[in-house]
Amino acid sequence: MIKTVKTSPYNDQKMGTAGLRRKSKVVMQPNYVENFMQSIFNTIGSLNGKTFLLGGDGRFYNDIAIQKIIKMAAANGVSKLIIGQNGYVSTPAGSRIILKNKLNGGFVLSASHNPGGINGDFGIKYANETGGQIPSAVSDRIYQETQKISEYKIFEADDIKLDKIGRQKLGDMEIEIIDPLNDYVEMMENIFDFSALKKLFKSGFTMKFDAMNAVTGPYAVRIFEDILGAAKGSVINAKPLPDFGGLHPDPNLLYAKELLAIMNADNAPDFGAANDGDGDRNMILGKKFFVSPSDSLAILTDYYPIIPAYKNGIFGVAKSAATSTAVSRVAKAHDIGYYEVPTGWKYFVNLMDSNRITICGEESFGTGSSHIREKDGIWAVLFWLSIIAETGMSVEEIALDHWKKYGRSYYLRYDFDGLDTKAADSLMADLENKLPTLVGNHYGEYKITQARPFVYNDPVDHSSTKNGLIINFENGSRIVYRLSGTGSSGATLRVYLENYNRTDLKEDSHEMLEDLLEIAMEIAEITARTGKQHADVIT
Ligand code: G16
Repeated sequence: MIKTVKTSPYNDQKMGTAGLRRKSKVVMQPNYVENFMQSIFNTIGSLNGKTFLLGGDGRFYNDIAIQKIIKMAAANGVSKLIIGQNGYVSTPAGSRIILKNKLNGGFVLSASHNPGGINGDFGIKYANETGGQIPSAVSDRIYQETQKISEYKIFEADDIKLDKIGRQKLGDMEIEIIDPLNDYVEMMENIFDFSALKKLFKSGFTMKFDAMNAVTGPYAVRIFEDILGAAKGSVINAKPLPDFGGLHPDPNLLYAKELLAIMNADNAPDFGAANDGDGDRNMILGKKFFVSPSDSLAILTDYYPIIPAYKNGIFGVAKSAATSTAVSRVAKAHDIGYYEVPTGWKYFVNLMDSNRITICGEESFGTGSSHIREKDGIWAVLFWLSIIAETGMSVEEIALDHWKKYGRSYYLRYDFDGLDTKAADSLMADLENKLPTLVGNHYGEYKITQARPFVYNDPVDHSSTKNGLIINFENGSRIVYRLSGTGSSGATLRVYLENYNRTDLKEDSHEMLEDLLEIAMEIAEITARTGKQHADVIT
């Protein structure tokens, strides 16, 4: 019943910032998923006695890929698979299941916030026993394996039914179908004060949570509506759909349009939030008010003492280098550890495992803590609700209060999409070469004091990673340049701008960053090299 199938390598199976992400049509090519999975299995080695989690965000091709992976796992000698009911599991719930059950790892089929459908993207995230995604050294080994793959093993059998909770077998492999919500809900109840949150909703507090027809709909309905008592209908786009109902499940001001319109209306609810395709990203909104993810990280960290799970103290906080420096001021005020890592949640894992940090976050709409080893969209929403319940302040008042205390880092990210990969690579290489010559240069009132590549030396595994280029100015402003590692075709140049201000707290971010944007465009010769006058997306 185990078939060995001859195959030949695809040359594009290198993982990016978070697993393998490609156009659905690329992944649908013959043996594409099989080659990738066999390369992972070959890299792991003996699979006897090993148990893995399997599930996805329900996007197009989830159902096909999951069956392939089940049959390949059985053929390769995996002892057990734990699978989310109907093949669904959010990325944070998956991390929890791996940690709670001490699994050897897991596979979440998702291209995260990228659009789904046959013309959209598909992806596979691979976590190891830490509950976090594998380090780059391991993904490099898997890539080497994809380049020499010549055959894969697959079990010949009918598709496995994934709708009923319970146990079954495929050959010698055990399959357990679980409801992934249970463990997740229990974990949230242990972190936050649910009775305080119930009181908040009982007092008439209103919210809208946009699940964007992606995986968090059922989690959000159960937690916010069924348990905490938010009004029915507080969760919108709650049903996971293979094409996300045509939505681009990226929780930002550009794509969460329905939620934005609700929150900008005169009768807006008190609080708004959205999650992405696989439930690890979040956006937080107040009435006609947007909280930048960098500020969200700083504010959550500042309020850690009010959360039951953190009230006895936290080890520290970390952010990606591209994220604004807002949280660094909070870390200093609370006298806790502070770290900056390359972009990619996997870089937080060692810091959490070695008790160096408890909370971490990124500009790319991700916040989380060491309760799991992935960012966690619903956790962030519950944290914000807890702050509101404790302080009685609105989202806007909380942000303003924070800026009064710490000053404000005006911050925006400018994405230049669909670039020719070679042009983007040479822009970055040439810019890196000229960085040393920039120090001391003046651009109006902006004087460059430092210009360097960001290099991270992991204090635990001592690996060294270079990611992005940072220019610092005398007035505390920063420009960070890097290429995205989550696109499915071409290249995206990300330019992150930050302007710190102690006194002008209620200005428009775009205006506050206008001059810096011009400087950033000029220094990297963006228009000349890419033909782009403006960024395609600003978040
Ligand atoms: C992933 C990573 C994040 C990273 C983001 C953007 O998120 O887990 O750590 O910040 O990609 O990466 P890039 O700037 O390279 O595109 P997700 O939610 O897409 O899995």
